[in-house]
Amino acid sequence: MDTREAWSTFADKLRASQRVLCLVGAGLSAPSGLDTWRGSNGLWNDINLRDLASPNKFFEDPVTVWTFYGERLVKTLAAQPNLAHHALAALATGHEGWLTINQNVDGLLEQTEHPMTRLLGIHGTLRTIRCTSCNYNTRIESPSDVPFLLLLSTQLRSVTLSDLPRCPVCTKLLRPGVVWFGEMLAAGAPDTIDDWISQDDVDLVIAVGTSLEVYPATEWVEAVRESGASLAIINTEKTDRLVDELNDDDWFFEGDAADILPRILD
Ligand code: BV8
Ligand code: ZN
Repeated sequence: MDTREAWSTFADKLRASQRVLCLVGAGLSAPSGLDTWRGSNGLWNDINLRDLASPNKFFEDPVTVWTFYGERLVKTLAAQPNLAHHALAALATGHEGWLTINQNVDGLLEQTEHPMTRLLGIHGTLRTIRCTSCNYNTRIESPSDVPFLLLLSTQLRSVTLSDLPRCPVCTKLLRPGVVWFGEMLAAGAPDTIDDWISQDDVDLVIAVGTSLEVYPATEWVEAVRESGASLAIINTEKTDRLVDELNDDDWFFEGDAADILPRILD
């Protein structure tokens, strides 16, 4: 299928679809300057990201894990939604039967006009930190909200255990408000998604900026595919893993989501 024909058949499918499921990942925020998981070869200071994003690593070495998350949070707080975020919000706004599953924890899509009732964050958020022991949690708007973040952003000296944020209620360590590997997804999200999917057939599933390697997010894509949904992938990298997901009449739009999503909107 040549590109012009792909665009036209996809536009027809999108127009004809009653229900659209959209799974987005780290690639959606790459144009905002935020790192993806694969982009850095899955490493940070030679540590495997998936090891860092785990409760075990946090309790074994909280300084390293907090330094990783603190650096990401400082970058995220300075980042802005990009054209892909805004185009996705407009697509969702114009489509009653649209649900976006957001794997990202940067809060950027939530800053757009995307209808909140059709947007589900399943992996938590960097912008909240919470107690490892009691129910205390707090929203972070700026690095100055947390002395540890300020220290990290000034890089005056390396951080030590005594610099890590602690709960003002029970003095235990605070942690990033994200869902780590081995942890349950954000409360309520799985049931909400399962209910939405079971209401009626999904006509089209769109995977934007995700390597489709993390579960159970990817399981929802697989489930709607089994019940007949067409698939469109928007990704800068046409990996075998992603191509294997496609049937002959599906779509792979190779390129930057910040270029492709606005064009779909046109
Ligand atoms: C759980 C928060 C169970 C932290 C994240 C089967 C079923 C259930 C679980 C599992 C299962 N098999 C394995 C598991 C375990 C595990 C898992 O999925 N492991 C993987 C490694 C195989 N899953 C879990 O542990 C989940 N929990 O299932 O709990 C349970 C049950 C009972 C009791 C207890 C537990 C929890 C998973 C959540 C992990 N947390 N994030 C943080 O952010 O630090 S996931 C993390 O990975 C991020 O959210 C990120 O989004 C995601 C990485 O995936 P992508 O978003 O796809 O990012 P990636 O970099 O890989 O890809 C980016 C893509 O964009 C690339 O393809 C690139 O080419 C493209 N791109 C780049 N730039 C652009 C672009 N595309 C377009 N435009 C661009 N400009
Ligand atoms: Zn506490």
